[in-house]
Amino acid sequence: MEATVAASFSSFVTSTQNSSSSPCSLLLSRKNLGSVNLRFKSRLSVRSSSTSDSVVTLLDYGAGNVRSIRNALRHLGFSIKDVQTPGDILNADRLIFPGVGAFTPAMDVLNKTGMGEALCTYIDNDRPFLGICLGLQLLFDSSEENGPVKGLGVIPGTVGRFDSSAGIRVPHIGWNALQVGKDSEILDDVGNRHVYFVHSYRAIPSNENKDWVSSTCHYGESFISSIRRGNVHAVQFHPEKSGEVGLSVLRRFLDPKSSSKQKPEQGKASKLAKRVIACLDVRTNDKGDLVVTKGDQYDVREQSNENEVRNLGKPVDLARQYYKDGADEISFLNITGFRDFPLGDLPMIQVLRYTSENVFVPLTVGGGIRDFTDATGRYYSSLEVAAEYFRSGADKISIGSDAVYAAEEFIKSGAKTGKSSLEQISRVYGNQAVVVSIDPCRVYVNDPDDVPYKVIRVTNPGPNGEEYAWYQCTVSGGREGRPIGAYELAKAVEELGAGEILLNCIDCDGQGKGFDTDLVKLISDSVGIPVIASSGAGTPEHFSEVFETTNASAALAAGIFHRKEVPIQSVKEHLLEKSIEVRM
Ligand code: 1PR
Repeated sequence: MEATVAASFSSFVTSTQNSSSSPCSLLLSRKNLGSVNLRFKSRLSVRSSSTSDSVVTLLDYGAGNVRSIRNALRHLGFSIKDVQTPGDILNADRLIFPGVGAFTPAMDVLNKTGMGEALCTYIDNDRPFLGICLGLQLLFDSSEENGPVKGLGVIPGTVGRFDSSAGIRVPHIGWNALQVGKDSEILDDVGNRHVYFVHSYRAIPSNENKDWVSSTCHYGESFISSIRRGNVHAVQFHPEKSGEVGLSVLRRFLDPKSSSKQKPEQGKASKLAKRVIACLDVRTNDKGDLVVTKGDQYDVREQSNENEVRNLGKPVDLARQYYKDGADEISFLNITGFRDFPLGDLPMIQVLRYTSENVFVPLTVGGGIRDFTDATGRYYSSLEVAAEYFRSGADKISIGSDAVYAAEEFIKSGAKTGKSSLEQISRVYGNQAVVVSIDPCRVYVNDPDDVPYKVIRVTNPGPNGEEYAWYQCTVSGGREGRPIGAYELAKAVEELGAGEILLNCIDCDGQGKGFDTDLVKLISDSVGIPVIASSGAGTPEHFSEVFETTNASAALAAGIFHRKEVPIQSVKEHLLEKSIEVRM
């Protein structure tokens, strides 16, 4: 959300209006609704509904991943008409506004193109509208995101940032519960189930906006998770990423008479759930096929004579299976991306496209996100690589090696250059869309003063009885150790704009002996962004152990799921037995 989405808006910006002028005065003075409405209606008129029941109009201004909402709508049997002009908004039978990117550039586009005025007229006329995430926030008077910035002014209130001093991790990422207040209609099937949120800014319920609020959610404080007035709806969460529950929200909006398979009374959601993530390490095998593989301490080759790359299945098939099995998120790591050019690796892009067609939980993709010059001398920026991943269906991208170099540079110079892939991508797409994947290796020492890195006392002493260790970061898939520890890296990348940390551990990878809870505790206590514990899961008990002893927000596993040793549902049932809230 807190992005400065740039180039991608340009296709919409056809008006000659000055981009630096204040937002459309019509839109800003909506507290004086009477006169404003008159002026709107004199200039713009909404035609009555007549077209096909299966067409939905989508306002997509080209920032971030809207492939998911398109896929969800198609999955539900609807075809999509894209808004090209304000008239398309006024003529829509039902309009979805999946706001992505940041508040300021979104308002700039709405004002410059006349879309904002058309939206206000459409909403004033009580036409069927569904705003999603930023599409909810833009309806408010203003936002503090890179602001204050004026919004459409339809709903009283200011959108502000979550207060991390309240002890919560920002961004708010994950599956949370709704308190449904009044008849919201589209939330009728949600009941006590979790829905997926990813944002750093939120609107607060107040006396002034109470007639609009249809549900709230708790995260450090109570914030507005949905609004409804007549046919106008907006949700802060992402229905297109909230699995079957989210699809039922979309279905109820598109076809209010539809009945659902969901039984709302079954859910038990009460707060932000701990996430269980399935990870697919993907690479091309020696025959040239893209396969899901899995290493032992990052060695993905069989120990047989042929020394082949271990092949554990097809990426799209496995991802679909894990979605059905209840994975809260799916990560693809293109593990040879550090040496191959990811945009040359079109199969990986295809994998994302196919997967996002019917997997409706968040998808993360990593590997090879860096600046690159190909064999013909053409230069690609890391931003272009990330943009292609987002366009292909990724919700988050994950940066490994390049984030290590950026952190080293930042620590050395003490200054942000703004040029690293991490800084650029989080500036454009928001920090909630950028994960940093850390590949550390445990290094035992006898004395905490032996090295200039953060050293901790470890639970299990080293081979020579060493009681201390630091965690050395590596690059290029664990092949090269760097002069920086996991603690120093985590703090630096948080400063540089990472929204989440995927914390691997080479020593534990593929061993099935449990997560390195010393490491996970160290990092999750040191940063204010969510931390995903990774490497070493062998049993459901390993998941409860990491959640009970550390502040990890999510736990990720690969081998046990690929080898079908432990189903995702067993992990979740075990966590529930241990009173750890998960999405079921
Ligand atoms: O450096 O930006 O190109 O990113 C490369 C990415 O590929 C990094 O995220 C890095 O972690 C990953 N990677 C590179 N080489 C390997 C390898 O295994 N040889 N995989 C690799 C890392 C680690 C986990 C794994 C967990 C859980 N995989 O993601 O899935 O350890 O496994 P387990 O449950 O079986 O123990 P860049």
